[in-house]
Amino acid sequence: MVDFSVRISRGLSTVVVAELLTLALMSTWFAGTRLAGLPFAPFDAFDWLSRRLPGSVITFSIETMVAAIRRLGVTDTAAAAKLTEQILAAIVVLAGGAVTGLVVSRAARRGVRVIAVVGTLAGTVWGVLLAIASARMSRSAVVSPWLAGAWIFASCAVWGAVLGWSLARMAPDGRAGAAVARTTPSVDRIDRRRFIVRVGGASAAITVCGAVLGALARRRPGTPRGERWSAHNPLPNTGSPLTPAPGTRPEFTPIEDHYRIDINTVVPAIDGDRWRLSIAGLVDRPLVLTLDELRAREPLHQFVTLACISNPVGGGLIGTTRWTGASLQQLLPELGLRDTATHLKLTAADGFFEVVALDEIRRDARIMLAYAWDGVPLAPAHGYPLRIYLPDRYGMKQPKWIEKIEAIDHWQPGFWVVRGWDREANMKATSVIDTIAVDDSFTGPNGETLIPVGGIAHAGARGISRVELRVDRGEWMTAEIRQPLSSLTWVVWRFDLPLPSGDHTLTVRCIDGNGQTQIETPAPPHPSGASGLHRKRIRSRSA
Ligand SMILES: Nc1nc2c(c(=O)[nH]1)N[C@H]1C(S)=C(S)[C@@H](COP(=O)(O)O)O[C@H]1N2
Ligand SMILES: [Mo]
Repeated sequence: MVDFSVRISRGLSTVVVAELLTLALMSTWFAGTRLAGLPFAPFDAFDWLSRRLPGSVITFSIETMVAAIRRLGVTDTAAAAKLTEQILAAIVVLAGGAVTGLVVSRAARRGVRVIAVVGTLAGTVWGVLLAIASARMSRSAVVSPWLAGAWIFASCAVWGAVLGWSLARMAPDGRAGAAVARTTPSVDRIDRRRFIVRVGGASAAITVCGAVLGALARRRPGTPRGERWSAHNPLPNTGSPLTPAPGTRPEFTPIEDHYRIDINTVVPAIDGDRWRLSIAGLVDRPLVLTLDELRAREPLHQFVTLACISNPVGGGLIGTTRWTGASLQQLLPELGLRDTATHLKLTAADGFFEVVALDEIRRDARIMLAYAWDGVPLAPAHGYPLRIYLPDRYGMKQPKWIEKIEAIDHWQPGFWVVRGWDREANMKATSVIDTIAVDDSFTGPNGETLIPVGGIAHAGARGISRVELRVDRGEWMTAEIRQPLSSLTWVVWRFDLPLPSGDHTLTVRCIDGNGQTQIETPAPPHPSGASGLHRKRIRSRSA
């Protein structure tokens, strides 16, 4: 009985000490990242791990996460998803610390000195693994890979040594100690408690210092500087007579509000001055281009709506801005492409990749290598210095942070295609009710009360020819459409609705530029993008 309780409390105290020390380690890493650009190992390890998990596991995790975030009512899905990943990464590291502590404490049977040695050993093993993972990802650090590796290795080794020493200190000393512990467990427990408090105090002090230092240093890959195009220029459709219903999302998404989705817990830090785009493979004239050389080419400006294939119906993973880049079609003749070349493979700094058919590029002059959004260089999170734009495709086909383009002689599945997502990833038509502006209702020409209802509709590069709204199971009624920013963007629609009192459900649907009605059958995002109709309930006040 007594022995049992001692063992439980020893297991618990082992975990407590291991977690306190692991928190101190993570806090030290955090400060190192913010102060000196050293790598933050938990995020690198998490990203390394997630690249290696099977596509089905990843897809399931992402969908569960997005669904949970939406159920919690969080509006910025993309930001919440990133935060969730970061918290998960920290939890994984804390779990690793606890397990290591328990494993190390088992060495207690073989004596105190052994614990200290095993602890140090465990720390160095973790150090090697994390240093390798971090080097493979090599993106959270801005220092040299050798310094980054040495930092992770050394910090893990110190952590392991302190853990081993602490657990040794807490263990009853050898056989004699075990005998004492068995006869007088309370003495053992009191001593251990005092020691835990001391270790805990020291770890907590380190944790707090690291967190405070890191927070003060706050090195953020912020939004790009420079004058926004939209600050000085009217949007191309300012003349459109339709005013959006109050509460409709902005037609032109401010770049800091644009959703962000990618496979990185930490934004790849790329030095634009040293960055080069290499174009090689089946070409007679391989090219190496600087950012300035790309900017010097004839620029293409296009208003674009980008959406993620993981965007649920009515979700926030969609945005519209003005993209600037160089036409890829115009670049082709300079390469001396061999006859055997059929595709271009684009590889990004984070290991992400996709393949584009040369036929598609030859057909579509709108495909571009983009370096600016809203007149300023791409934000680091959105692909600085270079990303591709492919009309009509979901974001998963469009690498950010491009470093290398290779001409190849066959099609290859890209990063998400390998992991079970659609090969083509053509954007599906979608329409959304953003607002039922009950508070802005007004009196119509016949004295009836009208409620402005509005939102967006988008069908890739096919455009939108009509948007329709219905009340409950009633007739479809045609909404008014605002002239879009371009043929590649969403349209804003509006319907001023005379509504009888009581509870009702509004449903919207759209018809694309080819006359195709959007798919009404509900489907989840995986594997080809969500479909189904967006609805909103309204409880109107009786007159
Ligand atoms: N290098 C790289 N490019 C990438 C991704 C990525 O993980 N790595 N994610 C893609 C996906 S799934 C989407 S939806 C878009 C999102 O672009 P945004 O974050 O600028 O909105 O980037 C695409 N390009
Ligand atoms: Mo995506």
